[in-house]
Amino acid sequence: MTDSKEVRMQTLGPPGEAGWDSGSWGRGLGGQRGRSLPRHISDVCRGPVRAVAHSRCLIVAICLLGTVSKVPSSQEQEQELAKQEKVYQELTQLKAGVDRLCRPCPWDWTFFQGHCYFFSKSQRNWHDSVTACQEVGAQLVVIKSAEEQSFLQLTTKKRGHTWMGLSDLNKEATWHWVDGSPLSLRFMKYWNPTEPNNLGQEDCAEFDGDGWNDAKCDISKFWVCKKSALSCSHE
Ligand SMILES: [Ca+2]
Ligand SMILES: [Ca+2]
Repeated sequence: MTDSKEVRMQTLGPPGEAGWDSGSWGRGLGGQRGRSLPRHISDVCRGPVRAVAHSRCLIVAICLLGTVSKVPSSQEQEQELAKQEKVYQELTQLKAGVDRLCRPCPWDWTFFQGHCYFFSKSQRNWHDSVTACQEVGAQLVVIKSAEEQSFLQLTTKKRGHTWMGLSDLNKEATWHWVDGSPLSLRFMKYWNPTEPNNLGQEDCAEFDGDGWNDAKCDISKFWVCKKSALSCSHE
């Protein structure tokens, strides 16, 4: 076999040409004219049972050409997929981190021992202060412990006269919190000296300096709302 014949056999030429003597080759691979195939593919195409051999040859040739032409792009696709997978994993981790972040209290509220406190910047009378706290899902502050009392007294002392959720509106000298509970005897020591004095009908309690005072309910003062803090546990 001469070099020129061997070259012709390995070339997808027009129908009838050596190595591609069925017209279907030229039509089936019309756009591939002149493209070379390896020697062993050519040999398959020249088998004795040509119809079968041509079918096998066509499949092998298409697969081979497809594989050869896609090798670089396939690698690029794998690299691109790897990049996308990495970005996806990073975003997933970032989202998990954000989900773990938790604020137990709304902005502008102060957290203290499992509760959130809102110290108003404006002033209202006692009844409007009760309403203001209800509107934000809270209550005009009801004091439950000595620690809480100390925290509130110190904070309000810096701000000025501040309403708390305590009054004797229903019965003079009988003090109740806005949650309906009576004022405990152990809290009586927090009244300022000579208070409560009900001077001119004072029925609402306020933080005043270092202790409590009864004052007229229609006077505008700051107020403190209290509500439970959100649990940040994800267990
Ligand atoms: Ca009173
Ligand atoms: Ca008073």
